[in-house]
Amino acid sequence: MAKPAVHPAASSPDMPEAVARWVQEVRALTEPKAVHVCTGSDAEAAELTEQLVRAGELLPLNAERYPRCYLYRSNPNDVARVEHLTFVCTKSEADAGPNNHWMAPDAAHRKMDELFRGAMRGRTMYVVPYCMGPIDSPYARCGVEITDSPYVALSMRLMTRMGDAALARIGRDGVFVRGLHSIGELDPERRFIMHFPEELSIKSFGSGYGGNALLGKKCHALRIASWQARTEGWLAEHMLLLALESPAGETHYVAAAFPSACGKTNLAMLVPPASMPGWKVRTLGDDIAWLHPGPDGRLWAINPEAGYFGVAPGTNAKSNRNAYDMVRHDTIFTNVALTAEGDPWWEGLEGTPAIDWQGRPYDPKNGPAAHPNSRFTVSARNNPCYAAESDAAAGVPLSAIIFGGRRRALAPLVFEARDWRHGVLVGAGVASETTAAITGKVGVLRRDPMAMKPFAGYNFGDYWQHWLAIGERLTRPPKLFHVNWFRQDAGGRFLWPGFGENLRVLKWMIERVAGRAGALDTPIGAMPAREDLDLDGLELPPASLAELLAVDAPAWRSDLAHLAGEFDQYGARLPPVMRRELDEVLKRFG
Ligand code: GTP
Ligand code: SPV
Ligand code: MN
Repeated sequence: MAKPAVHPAASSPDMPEAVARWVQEVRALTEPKAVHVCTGSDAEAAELTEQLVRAGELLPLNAERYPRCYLYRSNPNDVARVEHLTFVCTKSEADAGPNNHWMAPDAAHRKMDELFRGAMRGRTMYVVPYCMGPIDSPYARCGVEITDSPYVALSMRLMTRMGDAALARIGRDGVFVRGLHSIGELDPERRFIMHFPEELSIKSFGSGYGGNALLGKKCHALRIASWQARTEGWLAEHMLLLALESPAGETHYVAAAFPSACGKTNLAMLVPPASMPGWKVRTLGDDIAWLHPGPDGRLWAINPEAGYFGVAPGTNAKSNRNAYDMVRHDTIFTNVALTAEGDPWWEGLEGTPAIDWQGRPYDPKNGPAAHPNSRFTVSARNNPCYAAESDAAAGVPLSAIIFGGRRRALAPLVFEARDWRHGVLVGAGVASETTAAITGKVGVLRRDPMAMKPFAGYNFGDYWQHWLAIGERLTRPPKLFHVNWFRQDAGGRFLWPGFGENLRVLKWMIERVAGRAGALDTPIGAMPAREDLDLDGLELPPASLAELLAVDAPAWRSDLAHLAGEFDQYGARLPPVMRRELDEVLKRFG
């Protein structure tokens, strides 16, 4: 093997010994032509961008209207997460649980090392140190991703605190998550995302798509971190994090877990309707939250990320003005369409597409112009409603946690769990119609407990037990709620206008927290009566509201029976409390 050229930093005395050793091991295995240790500097980002533009991998967009914005087209066979190729490789299969695909660690390492052997020949290997969470936060955790994709390195710079500061922190911590990634040949037959929680390591091969390739995100901050969190006494969750300020100046922090492409980014960036003056929403995070019981008995949250990898379709000046403005500069778009002027375009925007997401002249016969899972990658600093608290080392104390899913039927607009334990059952009962964020069929209803079905790095039975144990440690727990913005009428139209109008539901929640709002007691939990919701300025047919707030007893009984069946798979790992809470709801139905 020819000795590769090494970027000066690779031999810098600042590189922690453990990182240097691992880099050498990976280099010997993958045989890159060069090694580049990322510093995170502006000059480095400019260099990577220029290189990608020269190679035709990034396409500069209309520079006047979209300054420093680029289009990236991933391989058409590689446009979403691949759950069927994602594995949790614990020593014991039962620890991964029926909720994960499992492979024995030895077999998985052998398989992956075979794929990685010589995989970076002729390519540069990027060493990407990153920190998940504020760099000085005791709750933050670091990792190093080694990748042969400059697009991944550039995206990691937008999505995490990447570069020198992270490397310095790794030196202090002495611990880091090892994530090895190669785009390989983008052959779906040679594509695997493997997690080794007991070793704090990840091996991902054959995909360049976000959740499969940006290893700080789902692989580290959810699958590995959820495992770490269980051993250390905290929670790693698929949740947005927002600050809600009332006209009286009272601020509440709220986290919400919705499955992929079910409204987290939009709720986190909510623009209040004109009829609710004085209300403000600021964003702390749009996808992941790490939750820690604090010394004051409250639950404290940080967002481990520093950017958004958000769904493009549906984003427009009306649905989400903040997001629309946010992606007007310094943004990488993935798999969107183009207008004749070189603007990015997707369904839900005005104007007409000229070129589709695959680079072909747009023809409606080929389906949507933008891929339904097309995305934008952007620094959180671009967000017009960025919350300064995002950088607070201790995080923010939660008043409420919301669970929700995309369900055309059954689940009402909102209900409140009676207490933490009941709330854990409500979270475990989340179900949602599948979306384009995962490879496979769209619109199929499935259970997605706590919106973590694809992301919990261990057995859901143990996970629910851990949620219950966290609750025991909270003397001032957040209130737990469930919402559904996606109820449909017989004609398939949404019953609730959603987006900014969701503030009406948030308002009821924080007034519940403050003990000011009324509610009706129902078997599934507390629900607002019509007059408990602020509906001023909203034109909603009374019949729609009645349907949104109805509890259909027979349908709920059958849903709970289905949930009980799901619980059966967890056998002795299912906490008995879960079964008792479920029986309690059934009893209330009489
Ligand atoms: P991930 O990034 O995949 O985790 O998704 P997310 O949960 O952040 O979803 P996002 O906010 O990006 O929304 C996904 C899709 O749902 C977009 O097309 C939105 O326009 C649409 N959406 C979001 N909020 C609402 C809502 O309140 N009502 C309706 N009808 N659609 C919504
Ligand atoms: C999701 O699918 O939940 C996402 C996008 O947030 S990805 O990072 O690709 O997983
Ligand atoms: Mn997500």
